[in-house]
Amino acid sequence: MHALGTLEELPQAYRDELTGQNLVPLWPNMRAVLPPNIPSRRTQALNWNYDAVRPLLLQAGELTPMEKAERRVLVLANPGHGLGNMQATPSIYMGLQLILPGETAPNHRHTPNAVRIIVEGEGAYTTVDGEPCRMERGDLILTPAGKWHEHHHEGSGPIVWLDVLDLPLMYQLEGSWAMEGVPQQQTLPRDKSFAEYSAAGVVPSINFQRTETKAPMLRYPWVRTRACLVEMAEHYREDLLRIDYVNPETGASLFPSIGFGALMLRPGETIRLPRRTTACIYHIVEGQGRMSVDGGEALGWREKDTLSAPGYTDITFSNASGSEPAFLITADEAPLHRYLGIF
Ligand code: 1HN
Repeated sequence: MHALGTLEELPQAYRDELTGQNLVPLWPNMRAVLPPNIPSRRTQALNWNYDAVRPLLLQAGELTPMEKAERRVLVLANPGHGLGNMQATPSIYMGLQLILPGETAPNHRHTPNAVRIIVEGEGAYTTVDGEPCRMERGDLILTPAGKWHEHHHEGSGPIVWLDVLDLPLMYQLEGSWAMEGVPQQQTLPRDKSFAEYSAAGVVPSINFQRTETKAPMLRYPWVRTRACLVEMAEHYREDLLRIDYVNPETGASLFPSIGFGALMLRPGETIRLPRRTTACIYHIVEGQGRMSVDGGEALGWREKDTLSAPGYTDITFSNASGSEPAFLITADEAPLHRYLGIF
C-alpha cells in the first residue's frame, strides 16, 4: 500500500477552515482505520492472577460497605484499551464481584447482558425476574438484557464471581442504562428454568418465548458441563475437547453479543486453538499450565485465574499436570463477528 497524503501537507488555513465546519480529511487517517491485511488490536494478552487479586478484593469488603458500592467489583481492565474504559476486550467487560455473608446486592435491571461465573464460595443465589438461581463453583448464571436481578448471600464465607457483560458495546451504542427496583418477590421455584431445560434435547412443551433472543435457561451448572467434557474425552482421543454454551430452544449463542464455551485439556496436553478473528477471555476452573500467544512469552495460569488474548493470533494452552485434566470457560465476540460477516 502506498503512503497517502498527511495532515501536515495541507495549508494551515485550509485545515482551520475544515475544523471550523466540523470536517476531517479522510486520507491522512485512512491507513490507521484500515490497516493492511490485519486489524490493529488493543487487547493485550495477560493474566489476572487470582491469588494477587483476592486480597485486594477482600480489602474492598472492609473499605466499602454494600450501600456505597451497590455492586462491589474490581474490574479486570485491559490496559491496552485504557484502564478507565473498563474493557477486557473491545466488547466485553469483566469484573470480580465480592459479597460477604448476609449482604444483598439490590435489585436492578439494565440493558447490558450479563453472565456470572462463580469463582469461590457457597450459599449465594441470584434472583432473576423472580427465579432464584443457586450459585456454585463454575456455574454460569445469566441475567439477559432488561431482566431484574438481585444477589443474596446466606453462606458463611465470602462469595466471589466473575461478571461478564457486553457493557462496552452497549455503551458505545449509546444504549447503556439501568433502572433501580424494589426487592423482588420470589415468584418462581428455585432453579425452575434449569429444571425445565436440564436434559439435552428436551424442552418444555408450553413455551411462548421460543423465538426470543434471550436464552430461557438461566443457570448452567458446571458439574454438567464438566461431566460432558469428561465423557467426550472417552470418545475423542485427539480432537479438541470443547463445547459451546447455547440457548436450548434455538441453538444460538446465549447472547447476541458474547459467546461462551468451555475447554478441557487432557493431562499433559498442549492444544493449539484454531485461529479466530475475535479476542477471547479464559477463566480457569481447574488445573494449571501456560498460555502462549503467537509464540510469545508464555503466561503461567492456575485455578481461578482469568486471562485475555487478542484475535487473529495463534494461541496455545498447555496443561502442566501429567495426571489431572484442566478446565477453562471461554467468552468471546464470535456471535457479533458472525452477524457482521467477519468471523
Ligand atoms: C451489574 O449489574 C452487576 O448485577 C455487576 O451484579 C457488574 C458492571 C457494570 C454494570 C452493571 C450485577 C456490573 C453491573
